[in-house]
Amino acid sequence: MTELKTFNRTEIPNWCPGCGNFGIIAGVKKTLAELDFKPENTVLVSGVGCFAKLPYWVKVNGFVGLHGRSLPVAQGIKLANQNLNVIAFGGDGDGYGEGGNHFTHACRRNINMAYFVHNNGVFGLTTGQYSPASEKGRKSKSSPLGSTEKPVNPLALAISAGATFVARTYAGNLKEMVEIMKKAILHDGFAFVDIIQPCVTFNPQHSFDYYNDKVYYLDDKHDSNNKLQALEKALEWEQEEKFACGIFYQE
Ligand SMILES: Cc1ncc(C[n+]2csc(CCOP(=O)(O)OP(=O)(O)O)c2C)c(N)n1
Ligand SMILES: [Mg+2]
Repeated sequence: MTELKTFNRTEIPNWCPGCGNFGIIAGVKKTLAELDFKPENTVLVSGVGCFAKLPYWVKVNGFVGLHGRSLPVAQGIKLANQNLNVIAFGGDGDGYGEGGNHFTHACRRNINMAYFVHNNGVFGLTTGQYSPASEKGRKSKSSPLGSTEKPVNPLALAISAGATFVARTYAGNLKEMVEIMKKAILHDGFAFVDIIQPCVTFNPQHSFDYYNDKVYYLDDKHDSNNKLQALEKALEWEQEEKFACGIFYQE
């Protein structure tokens, strides 16, 4: 196993104290170490947002692209050198809003790489506008009377767009997150993981306490090889304020 400290940089992340991104970066480093990846063979690609700074602080190759554009860059890197371990990162604004089109096509294109979306339900870096993942009614500086839009359902979208691995995990559960990240990276094809990430500054109502109460885990009753059951499970979320975590679909 590669030692975890291999991936540490000396600089300290400047995310807000208590940000869910600290859990995600810890999960990424642990995953890379447990998969025995070498820094020289690993590339992390991001777009724009608080989440997008993650490659700054992991000692591997990194590329910070334009807003919503991590997927085209990551797909290009993978096509140019298929021996590289390529992981793309998105934010809920970045990946489901600005980059929504790339998301749909990356799912059906099924290139062998992983895509992790830090879903904090808000445009964080630009200080708290409602995002495509914000719930209906969210009051924010760009929706002072409450958002009138239904949120995107990223898991249902990915399954119907043709992704061959679709999962949700939670930044507050490192152990489960690392298991999902490892499986996503080892999956032969496009693996998408929506990561629930509290933003303590601009979406404080969705705190770790809130999610600790609402998150639950898929068990053996869920057949992740059954696409219709996976889609039903993903659509269930629209009816209940609960967050199922685990592998929804894989083929
Ligand atoms: C094309 C484009 N539109 C808008 C912006 C401004 N912008 C920069 S970061 C950001 C919000 C990012 O939100 P999200 O992707 O959810 O990431 P977070 O900061 O929440 O981690 C926006 C709108 C930009 N840089 N480029
Ligand atoms: Mg966000």
